[in-house]
Amino acid sequence: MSLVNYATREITCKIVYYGPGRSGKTTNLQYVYSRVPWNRKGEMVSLATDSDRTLFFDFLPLELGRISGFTTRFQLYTVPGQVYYNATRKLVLQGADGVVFVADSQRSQFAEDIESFRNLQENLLEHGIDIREIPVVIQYNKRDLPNTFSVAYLEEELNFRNVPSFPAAALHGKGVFDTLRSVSEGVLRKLARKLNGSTDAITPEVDRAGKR
Ligand SMILES: Nc1nc2c(ncn2[C@@H]2O[C@H](COP(=O)(O)OP(=O)(O)OP(=O)(O)O)[C@@H](O)[C@H]2O)c(=O)[nH]1
Ligand SMILES: [Mg+2]
Repeated sequence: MSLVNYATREITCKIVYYGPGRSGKTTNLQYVYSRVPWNRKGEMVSLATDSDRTLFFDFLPLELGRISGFTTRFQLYTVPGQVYYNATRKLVLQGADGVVFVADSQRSQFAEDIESFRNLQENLLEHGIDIREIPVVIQYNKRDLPNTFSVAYLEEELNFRNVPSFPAAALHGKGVFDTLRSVSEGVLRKLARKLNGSTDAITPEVDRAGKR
């Protein structure tokens, strides 16, 4: 749930990167961390196993610039994708303002994508949130690998709500900031509607941060 502090003029939002095991969630955060200047980010915290699988979550605090006189802080989290960590996934999802669903484009991982998307809907519902009420962006990751399904096919199978979606190769930084920009815009737009009834699009400064 977004926190708006009028005294310090700060807005804090939580974005959760969700998706099946090894789809590239942690890789997204690592790339963001590597590209954002030091004065706009905090330490990235990763709680992982020896083999680099996320055990609890990754956490990356970012400052994405000022809008309407407010400093916007985004807290990026990843969940552990492995099926048996569902309790942790549900916990990390709590209070999310926006979700990035990182799908693995490889044909061999398609069933896991579908299962994980279903699991996302289920866990949101357990927190009393209908997936249609929260900004969601889909990232089709690993486009650099052979044996992937086409984006058009994945769109048809996964994106029945027609939410913003992006092809990506997070390992090479492709699509990472497009995805982050889109979800943060969605979150801020929703927040603006809640705060003052405005539907004006708000554009955070992800672009600038990503290019420095
Ligand atoms: N070729 C390729 N490899 C990728 C890409 N994105 C991630 N990977 C690799 O895929 C593996 C898993 O990536 P992670 O980011 O750890 O995946 P995760 O979604 O955080 O996995 P869990 O923590 O187990 O849920 C790593 O070896 C990454 O380097 C990509 O776009 N292309
Ligand atoms: Mg991970």
